[in-house]
Amino acid sequence: MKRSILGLAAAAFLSGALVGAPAFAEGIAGAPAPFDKGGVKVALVTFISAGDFFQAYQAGAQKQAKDLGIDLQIFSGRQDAAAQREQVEQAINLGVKAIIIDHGQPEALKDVAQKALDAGIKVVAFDVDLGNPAIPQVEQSDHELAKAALGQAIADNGTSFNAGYVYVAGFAPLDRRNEVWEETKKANPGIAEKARWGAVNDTTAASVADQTKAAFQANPDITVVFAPYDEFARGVKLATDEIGVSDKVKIYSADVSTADITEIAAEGSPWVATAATNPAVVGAVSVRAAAKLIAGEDPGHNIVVKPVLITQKDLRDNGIKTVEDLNAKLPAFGKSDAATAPWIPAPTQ
Ligand code: SR1
Repeated sequence: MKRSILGLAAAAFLSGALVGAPAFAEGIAGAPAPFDKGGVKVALVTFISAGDFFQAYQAGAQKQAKDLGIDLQIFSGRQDAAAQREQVEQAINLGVKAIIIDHGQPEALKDVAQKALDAGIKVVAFDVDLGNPAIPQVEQSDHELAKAALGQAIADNGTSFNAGYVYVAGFAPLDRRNEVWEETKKANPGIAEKARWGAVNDTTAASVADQTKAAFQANPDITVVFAPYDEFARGVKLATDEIGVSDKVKIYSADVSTADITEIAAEGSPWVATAATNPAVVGAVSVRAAAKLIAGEDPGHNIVVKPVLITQKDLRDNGIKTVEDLNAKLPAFGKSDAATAPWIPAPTQ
């Protein structure tokens, strides 16, 4: 069944080409080939597709693609490494000009990514290290992001506290954030990691909420939780609200969405800070990097979108309620200069 649905998606993509796909047929005057003619096919192959971050990332990619006359086919992952690998192979067979690989397990992807390159297809990786000098890496400066969130945790709580830590190994951004967590504990021996938990699945927040309840039952003295993925933070908050300890705990996270802003700014919320990029901007940057490669330009190998620190106090004091409000208040959050070119239109908001 899964195969036949994917087959239908591929057929729809091809038939779009046959009937002319008018939305993508226009070229950009003065742009290098093939963007001067339009209708450039690119695939975005995801590993995780659920959750605010990934939906906003895809929406940003789709907007930038439209502005570039790119026909972007999104393959939705369900944390299934074999399916993602198969989708990369499907994209190769569709004759796309570039493939953007969003998260995933390097060992399942390295050879199919090389197969794409061998077929003359450009490849860009977001948050998955394919260890290939021909594949640019897009990331959010995860070290900086974790340093900002943990710096705020120390500013608020001092250098001695009992911590809970939410982590799942094997995801490049979480592994990079983990390096900073380990360094921070080493530099501050008063920070005691009392418990560690985590899950990444179709219902990450709910799974993390269940784990958090168990962790707090065993360790009622935890006062700070470092949860560097917004689905983790949402799960921790769900649990602390439910077991009635939100007034004794502070949560520090990564990522932001309009729903997260509501949770953070809510009266009595334990979620007090997050360090984040605008995921729609990261999606746009990934598409621009692919476009530059297709046009024969070098987008750079490490393409970094810088995060900003967002505190509960900032949100409340400035009446920020949505990601659009953040874009307006923090220009560094709402756009990025990464992988730009004079012929690439700025993404429409
Ligand atoms: C499971 S990895 C989740 C992270 O990927 C992106 O880098 C987001 O920032 C999110 O925190």
